[in-house]
Amino acid sequence: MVLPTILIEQAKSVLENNWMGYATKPAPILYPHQWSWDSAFIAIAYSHYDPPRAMLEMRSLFQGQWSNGMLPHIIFNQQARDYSPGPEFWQVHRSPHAPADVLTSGIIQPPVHATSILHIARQVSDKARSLAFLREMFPKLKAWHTYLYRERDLDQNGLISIRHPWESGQDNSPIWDSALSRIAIYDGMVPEYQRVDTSIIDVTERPSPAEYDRYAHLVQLFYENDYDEARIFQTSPFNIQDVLFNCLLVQANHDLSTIAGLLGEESQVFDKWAAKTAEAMNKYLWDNTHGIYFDYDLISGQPIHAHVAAGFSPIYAGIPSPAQAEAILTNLNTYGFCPLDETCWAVPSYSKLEPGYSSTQYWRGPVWINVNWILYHGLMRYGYHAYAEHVKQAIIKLPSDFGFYEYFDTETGEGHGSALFSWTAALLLDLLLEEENYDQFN
Ligand code: 9WN
Repeated sequence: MVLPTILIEQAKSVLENNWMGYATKPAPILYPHQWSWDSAFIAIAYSHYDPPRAMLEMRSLFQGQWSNGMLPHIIFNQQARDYSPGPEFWQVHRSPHAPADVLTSGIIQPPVHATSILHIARQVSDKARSLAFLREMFPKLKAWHTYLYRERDLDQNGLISIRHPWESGQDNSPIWDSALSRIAIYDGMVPEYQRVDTSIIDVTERPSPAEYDRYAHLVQLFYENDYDEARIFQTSPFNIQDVLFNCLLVQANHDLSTIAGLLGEESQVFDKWAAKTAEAMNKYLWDNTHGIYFDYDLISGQPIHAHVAAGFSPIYAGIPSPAQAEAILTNLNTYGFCPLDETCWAVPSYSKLEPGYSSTQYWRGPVWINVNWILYHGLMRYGYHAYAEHVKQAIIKLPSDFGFYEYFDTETGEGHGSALFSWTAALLLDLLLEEENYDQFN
């Protein structure tokens, strides 16, 4: 195990290596642009040791915000041409809302931004500068959350739905299998695209060609409908209320409410959104038999019984009752996730007991640091300190022993996917530096 002081320096140099001068790419070769939830996690790390850079990271991201409030999942770096699908694939100029001078994708990612921005503001020692930053970002965050509740809360019950697997941040999770398999692909249904990822990473670990065809098909459906949300939802075969997305939104609403309070702005609307989404999650997504939250497929009208680690994430936002949290803990400990013993490298993304589990295939089993960071905070929140410490030590040990990889083999701990992955370094830094937190608002 590497000494914490050395590990901190190594993690900082990963971020430095991926810094593009205005924002941080997720990985050196595989992901050469700015990604939305990656940047939010990365800025949390910068907040501890370089708040100006943290602020710039988030400002750069919001440069790509659409006029309807949508915050796109990729802001393309015009200098980097090697990622596919690139900007031309998305055809976002068909939307009246896309910015004219910034190249973006046309989908979203989980809303961790208010959380990240509040973190940053708490680390800026000059209170006036901190408040000025919040004042600048508040209308953008408000527009982003307003977009989600206006355009994506189709049942008007507080549950936001996603219209593409990439919007979840968990691209090829088994959660999407049933919905994607309903999409029959015929000639002309898939626009031309090229893949770069499979020439960089072992092809068996990346999403399959069948999955990619469906990802591309959905994007074609979006631009053919000019990114008009109402038209898309009338025709789209993919429309899912996702646990992780909604849980992160609940916490982001709490944080946006705190930001509004600090600025003397009306905060009630954000509290109401947080409560509404949390209640709906408990009512519609909680599965009492299995002690886990399941996604809900709005097209089939059925819950999706995929036992993924993200199904426990609502503890992060304080959504479950103590009894529900107890059931979650039991399930984490017993159902192929992370028993409190030396066999657990950290919580796998998908239960080892489920069909199709793989210890190395992307979101179908490997350990991801961001999911473990979310669960660590949830376990702390409910007072499960020993368990939280177990997960925290795993988050530190994996990069320390195997490097700052994108994801880790659940069985051996070995790193997979891209090396020098930014959020692995960032969230490790957050855990190692959090004791030194400066907070001038408390
Ligand atoms: C598609 C950048 C992103 C992450 C996602 C992760 C992966 C992209 C891809 O990489 O998705 O957006 O090309 O596979 O699944 O969570 O934000 O790190």
